[in-house]
Amino acid sequence: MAGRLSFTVGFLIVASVGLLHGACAASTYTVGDDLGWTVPKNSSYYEEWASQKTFQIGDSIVFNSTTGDHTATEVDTREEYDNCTKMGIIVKVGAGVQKTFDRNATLYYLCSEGTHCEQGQKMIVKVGDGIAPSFAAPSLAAAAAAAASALFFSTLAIYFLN
Ligand SMILES: [Cu+2]
Repeated sequence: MAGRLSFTVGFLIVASVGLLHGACAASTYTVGDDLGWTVPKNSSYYEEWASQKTFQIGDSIVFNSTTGDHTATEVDTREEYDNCTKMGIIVKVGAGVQKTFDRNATLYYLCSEGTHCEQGQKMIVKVGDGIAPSFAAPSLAAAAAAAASALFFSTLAIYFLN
């Protein structure tokens, strides 16, 4: 009985550490990799770069420009993005502007300098499923996490009581 108990508890600990590790493994991506954030030769360069990544909550992107003046401007809608509308939160990019994702969303970034956006310095970033949560969603997720946690500890307690 003791052997089986420690095996079960050990398995549960290994399983939960694995889950925690998966949930906390945040990645940081440099936009455009070695090219950085600049006017690309290929106008679809950044859209392709972003579409090949899988971004999750907790991940970060870093806009990094070593030459020229550039901004990391987040616009609100697809229409503004398509039209290179230069309104939004404008951040001048030097050696690293970081954005960390705190919720699922579809985000539109462009450079507001000159015609850089028209030349392809723009990208669409999908975090998670790309759909922003409603106000109810976070509390549901928290409730589910609390329930899972309660189940885990009550399972442990049952094993210890036996
Ligand atoms: Cu630019």
